[in-house]
Amino acid sequence: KFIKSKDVAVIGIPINAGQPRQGVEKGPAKLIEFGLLNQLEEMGWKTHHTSNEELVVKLQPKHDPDVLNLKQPKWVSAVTKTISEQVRSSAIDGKFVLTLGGDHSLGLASVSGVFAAYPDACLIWVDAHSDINTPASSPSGNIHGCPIAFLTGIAEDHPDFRWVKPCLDAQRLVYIGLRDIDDGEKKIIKEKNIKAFSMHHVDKYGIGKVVDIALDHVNPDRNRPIHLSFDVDALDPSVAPSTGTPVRGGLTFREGHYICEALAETGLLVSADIVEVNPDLVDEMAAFQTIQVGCSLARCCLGESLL
Ligand code: EXY
Ligand code: MN
Ligand code: MN
Ligand code: MN
Repeated sequence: KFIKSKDVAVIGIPINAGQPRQGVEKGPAKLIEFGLLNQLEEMGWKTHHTSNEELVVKLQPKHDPDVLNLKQPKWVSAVTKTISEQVRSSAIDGKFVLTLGGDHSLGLASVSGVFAAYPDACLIWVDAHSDINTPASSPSGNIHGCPIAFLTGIAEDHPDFRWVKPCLDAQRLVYIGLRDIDDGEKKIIKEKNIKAFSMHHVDKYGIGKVVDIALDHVNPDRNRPIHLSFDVDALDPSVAPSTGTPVRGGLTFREGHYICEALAETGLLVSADIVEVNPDLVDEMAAFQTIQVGCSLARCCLGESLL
């Protein structure tokens, strides 16, 4: 009921500055090259694609030293701030917003944009990692491990990220797929009482129950818009090998797809991210497999499996 027409804004965010490995900036173009737009058109969606290739290059500052432990803060900030406006206006237009990454620092753009359009939204973060380090707690300084800390207002003041509004209430967030959390992150998740389903919970309850309980928590009356941020490293590395921070023991192919299908089925899903696809990693077969999975997750978000 939030998405009024079958229009989808497909927004590439070809950024790698939130982490150290080259290649993840090529993810969006590879997903498109594989045929994602045609696939969505065949499902009856009108696609509105923005690659942002030139924009991301143009926004790279000449000098981008670490600030308060964070690496390349000016580039990440400029890209995510600018693209959050694209996300916001597409969402206000009533379009479904599909962002393609790119490293997970782009969550700053997608979540800021979606929550500006839908302040009552909730967020489902599917990831091996919780991406909730603050500048001070981050062991790496890589900003893809930090977006949730800024979006919830937990992060310390940082000069480059003052534009990020603390739009996300910790109780409107739920994690699925966690299995590699830093000690500082564990402390934050406990303190803020954030609902988190690790792989242990997926094993224990099964994915069907996990999604039900997750929705009961963030969306008890099933009346809030939903944003899904899907990091492909939530999937087992045997399913999505070409990603920068793989962790074994992840979601199966079906568990990953089930999440997207179940959220599409609610009729409340307004936007989704497919992130951390790095076609330069492992080998060509692995990259092909990962891109293919990225496309099929995206299709499921847009209702492919619904009868
Ligand atoms: N927690 C670690 C860090 O902050 O450096 C690893 C973060 C990896 C983030 C990935 C993409 O989800
Ligand atoms: Mn992530
Ligand atoms: Mn991750
Ligand atoms: Mn770790």
